[in-house]
Amino acid sequence: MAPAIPRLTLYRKDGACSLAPHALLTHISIPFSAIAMQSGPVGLEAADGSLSHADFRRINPTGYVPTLTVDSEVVTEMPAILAYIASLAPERNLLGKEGTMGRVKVTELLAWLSGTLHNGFAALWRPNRFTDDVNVHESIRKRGREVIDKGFAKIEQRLRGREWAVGEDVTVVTSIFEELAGVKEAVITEGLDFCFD
Ligand SMILES: N[C@@H](CCC(=O)N[C@@H](CS)C(=O)NCC(=O)O)C(=O)O
Repeated sequence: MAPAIPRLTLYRKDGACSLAPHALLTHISIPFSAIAMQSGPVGLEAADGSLSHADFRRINPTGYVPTLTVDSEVVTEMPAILAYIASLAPERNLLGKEGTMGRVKVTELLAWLSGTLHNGFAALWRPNRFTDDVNVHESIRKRGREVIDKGFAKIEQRLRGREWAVGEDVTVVTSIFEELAGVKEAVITEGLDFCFD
């Protein structure tokens, strides 16, 4: 008997990093529900009014998207969410083939994207995440912008002469690279209501 398909709900926000798991779930054509979140006065809340920010914090205490619920389990943090989604379609090798350098490179890029580059975005748009001292916010923003510029250069170099970020097919990194390509101009003009509190 085929294993039961878990009930999946992705909490996501337009223009935010939750686009990556959203694209990946869509790519593997698995049934899931998506709850659109929006910025409210104290943090993310459901756009249709069905969840206040306090309700959302009861699901994910950090109050961040992406958040994925799998039946009664809550999965947070981008690498874990993407790894879980990849496990739903093992034949697609979305984390790279096990035991190959491709798997190592996907892991390396995921760690860099969520550990280094994501912090660059936080520094640029939400310097208050790092300090309440508004006098140094501008220099934190400047440092964030440098991290982002270097990050885009690294991504462009990675993609030079190859169709896929890693190996010969879609991996979990593909959806993040596509998402970033989509926000590049916004990063440069700083005109997008992207994310972060
Ligand atoms: N460490 C978390 C960070 C997630 C994160 O920072 N999410 C942003 C959106 S990109 C967020 O939800 N910000 C809260 C807000 O927009 O109010 C992860 O990797 O999943």
